Amino acid sequence: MTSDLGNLTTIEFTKENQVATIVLNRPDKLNAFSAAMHQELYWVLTNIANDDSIRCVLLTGAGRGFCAGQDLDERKGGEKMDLGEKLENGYNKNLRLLKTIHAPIVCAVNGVAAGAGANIALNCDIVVAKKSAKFIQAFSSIGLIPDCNGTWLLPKLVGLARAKAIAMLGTPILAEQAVDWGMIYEAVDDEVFDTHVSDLVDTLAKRPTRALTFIKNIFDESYGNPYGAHLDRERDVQRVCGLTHDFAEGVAAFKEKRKPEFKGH
Ligand code: T3D
Repeated sequence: MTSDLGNLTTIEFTKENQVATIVLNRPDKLNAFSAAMHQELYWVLTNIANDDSIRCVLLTGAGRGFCAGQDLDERKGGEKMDLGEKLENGYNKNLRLLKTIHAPIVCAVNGVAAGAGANIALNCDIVVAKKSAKFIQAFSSIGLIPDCNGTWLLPKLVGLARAKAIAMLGTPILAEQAVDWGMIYEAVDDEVFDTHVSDLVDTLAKRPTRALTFIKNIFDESYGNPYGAHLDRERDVQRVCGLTHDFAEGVAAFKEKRKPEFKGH
């Protein structure tokens, strides 16, 4: 199969003003992940990962939901199966690629995010949700564990006690509760959600992209680094930041009392 970004059927993909927008687009099924959607997302993420001009990525869903996780119509009821292979060639392949993207990734959760849909959102750098949206660790309701690195992310975001409970019970967590728990960044009134998200991605796309790339990566790295080694990492990364155009411009703009014009490098 070859990539043809002109012929996407399950995803909408646009690039404008250095912002790449990915819309999961199977609204009749609450944007549940089909095999075709995995493939198309892989093509789209590859395109973004190879495009240095992109300075912000927006991921959202079409219609009333964000994503209901795995398309269960692609799974036969009443049959056991090897899901390891499905995960490796679908969600995991895409998440590994997502992690290589240098630009900040905003997930705009426009409605229900269930199963893999919830955890794909949590893999993004900044998660904003409509107040009416909810997050459901739906996995255990069909005999599974949270995947898409949910078992890695959730305890770090909400703490072990809440992570275990919502994973075992499949309790729907409303957006405002998710903010209170530290699961996501913000919950926004439905009526102003689109404008709010658009302003957020425009703002991010104008900020010093190189530094933002380092920020997202070094926070992730921190979980595996000893204290002293992490200080060394900050020193080394700050050394590179100090050599960028955007650092020079940021300080100059501060001194000249004007708005900085960052170029992303
Ligand atoms: O298999 C593997 O590869 C392993 C990996 C697994 C990763 C996972 O994601 S496992 C978890 C899979 N997801 C779920 O179990 C969630 C199932 N969906 C729901 O529980 C509910 O639909 C929601 C709570 C998400 C939303 O409820 P509600 O009442 O707002 O909507 P609805 O009426 O249930 O759904 C609307 C339509 O979407 C409906 O179709 P219909 O009846 O109008 O023709 C429904 O069947 C369809 N839909 C929703 N989720 C899925 C789905 N169709 C296929 N797969 C789905 N996951």
